Amino acid sequence: GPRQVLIRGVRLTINAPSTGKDLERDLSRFETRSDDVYVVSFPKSGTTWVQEIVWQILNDGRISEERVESRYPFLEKSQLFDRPGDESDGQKVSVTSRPSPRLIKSHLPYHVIPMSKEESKRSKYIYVARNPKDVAVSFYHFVQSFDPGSYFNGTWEFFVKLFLEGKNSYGFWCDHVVPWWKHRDEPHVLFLTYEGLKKDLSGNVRLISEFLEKPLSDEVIRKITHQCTFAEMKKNSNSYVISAYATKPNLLRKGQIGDWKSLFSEELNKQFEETFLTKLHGTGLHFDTE
Ligand code: PPS
Repeated sequence: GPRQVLIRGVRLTINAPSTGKDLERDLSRFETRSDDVYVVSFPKSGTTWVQEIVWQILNDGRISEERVESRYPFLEKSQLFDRPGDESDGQKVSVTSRPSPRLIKSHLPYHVIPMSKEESKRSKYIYVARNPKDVAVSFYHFVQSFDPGSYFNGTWEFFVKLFLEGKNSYGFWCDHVVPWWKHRDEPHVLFLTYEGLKKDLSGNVRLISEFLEKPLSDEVIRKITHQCTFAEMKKNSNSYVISAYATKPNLLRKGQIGDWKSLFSEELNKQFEETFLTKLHGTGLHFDTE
């Protein structure tokens, strides 16, 4: 089951195949490639959405029949290296054995994610952030979608108390988002927001295609923009599931800005403003929470 691990000073709760020490060691010997594309986020911030956009950009607007989770290994929950014996039955499953270009999903913080110091080996990292109020609501519904008792079956009040204390899988929300934001101008990092994607999807599709050095015609940009709206992705909802936890699709729910209002009291709103949003003052990062 999930366990707490301390990696490079960052405390995470990870349901990984290896223990904390192994994971730290594996991550440090994991070799990134210059053509890897990482889609990174604090959970429930629009990861799947960006994963789909990136996939379609790299595939000229084609929609895949494969689930998003098989197109994108989930870095910290995957086997990173082949084990002895894996080869004998032709079953190479590790991230290392994947052919290039690899697409990888991760929720790891900036200081934990594998990133080559050598310019020539440095991969591309697309980070997506979402306002913490909607993240909390989305996260709560997500954990409710698992088998009762397998992950979390407490109340919203209890869930959100832990969230405010940073006691959830990937720690305190600000500690995740702000370091990535500070590195946003590095050439191998693209920082996006969920709210920005909602506001101008086609502009963001173009931005991502330029970042990936995969120029597309206006027509293909239009096509991808249409295919990556919430309603269109929902038509394919069987592709969007994390099967290790849930048996039914659970990565597309409402797809809106401002759903926090459905669960927040005035008091809780104040707590979120104080705990998270005022901490962004001076960073230049701003969320339109509606
Ligand atoms: S995970 O488990 O961390 O990978 O989840 P993640 O994909 O980051 O977040 C899931 C939320 O993103 C919403 N989503 C979308 N919103 C708008 N448009 C599109 N196309 C889209 N695709 C996914 C999804 O509905 C979850 O948010 P909520 O608020 O729960 O609906």
